[in-house]
Amino acid sequence: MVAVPLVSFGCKLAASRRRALRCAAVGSAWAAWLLAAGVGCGDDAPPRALRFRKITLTESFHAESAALGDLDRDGSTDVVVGPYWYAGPAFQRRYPIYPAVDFDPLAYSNNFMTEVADVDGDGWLDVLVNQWPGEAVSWFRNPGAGGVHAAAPWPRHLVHPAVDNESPALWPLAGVGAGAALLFHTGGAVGVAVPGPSPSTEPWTFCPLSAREGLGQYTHGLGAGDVNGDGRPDVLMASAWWEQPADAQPGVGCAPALWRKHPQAFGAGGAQMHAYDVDGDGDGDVITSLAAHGHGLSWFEQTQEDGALAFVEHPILPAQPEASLDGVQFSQLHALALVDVDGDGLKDLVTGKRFWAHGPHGDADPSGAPVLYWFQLTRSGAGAGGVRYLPHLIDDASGVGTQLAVGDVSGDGRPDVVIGNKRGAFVFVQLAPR
Ligand SMILES: [Ca+2]
Ligand SMILES: [Ca+2]
Ligand SMILES: [Ca+2]
Ligand SMILES: [Ca+2]
Repeated sequence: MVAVPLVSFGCKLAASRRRALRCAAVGSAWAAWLLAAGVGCGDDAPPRALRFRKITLTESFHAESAALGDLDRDGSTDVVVGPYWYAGPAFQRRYPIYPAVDFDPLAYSNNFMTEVADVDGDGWLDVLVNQWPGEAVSWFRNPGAGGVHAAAPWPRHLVHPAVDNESPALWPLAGVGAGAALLFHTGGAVGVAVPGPSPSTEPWTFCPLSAREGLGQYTHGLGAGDVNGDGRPDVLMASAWWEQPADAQPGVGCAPALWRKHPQAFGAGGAQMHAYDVDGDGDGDVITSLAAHGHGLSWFEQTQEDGALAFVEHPILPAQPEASLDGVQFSQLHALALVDVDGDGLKDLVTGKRFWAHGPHGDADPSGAPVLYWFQLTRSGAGAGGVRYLPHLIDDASGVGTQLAVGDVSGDGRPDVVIGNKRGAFVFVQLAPR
């Protein structure tokens, strides 16, 4: 992607020179090139010269989602996008999970979420798919040694017929072989669904944790994370967070009582929501895009107000289209991952622009470049004032779907990024720093 001497030059720039370059050249081709090289323009942290190799799995539109897992148990992580799983680490071969359709990018696919989990506990990872927000999630049973490499689709079973929200996701169960549980809302109530003893013949049991909140099928923003520091993941939405009580057993069975609701505005509704101690002061902060089809990405600092939890918003990408972060701005952050991309111990963000979410004329800046970025978390000094995110471009010809996957697919320990959307399906393999 980039010549070595130029990257080295960028890394050796004095801090003052970098600062001047960032201030003077923002928006220029030179600044864009530096960002493409992964050379940070920030002045508080050493630049991370991360590089990614792009692998195009397909240019067909199959899905808006992606997932990872070693489906054939050969020791290499595989990739799932839409109707196929692609065998790692080369991704030269693909095998069907369900019948493939090449969809028109002006329309929609039948896949808005993919998750991988061993639903039936047979040791082989199965695949969950949401066909449309508000419609069914099914799970496809991995046929195992005798069929995982076959040309036949996998047996399909129902999880739940009406999975509302545009970012349903696996509930974060602890431990290997912990099974599967799915976080979503249905009938207006938020909850977690768990498979029973016969998931091949019986739909999962939905355990509501909230009252009926009037939430519809196209609600944006949902996630799980420990907000109050008790070690138990709470539920995050754009309008509130729900506190997991001590006697709840999400992923096991239904709790005896609803969870405590804490009304709180975290934007207008984004994508996957996360709780993480961004500023390192020991409490859980909340990270979310502000509008799945608009602009804005923020982290919400947890504070105390009269002894109660409160939050102060800190923009990462501004909500105003004309504003920017170091010259970087893009719209429709419809997928957001929290992961330590550069291995420095701080969890970063991976997100991008959803390409043609509602076609080439809908929503904010639909014709903007479909960019994919990672935002490097840096801290200088204590507290929220020392937090700074540095944007690094990974690619400008893919973007995100309604979900993205980040994990090590090459086996070198470095997180890689997998995308499925209307541009196709792509793996971005993180390369060793030069
Ligand atoms: Ca494999
Ligand atoms: Ca299985
Ligand atoms: Ca914090
Ligand atoms: Ca990091």
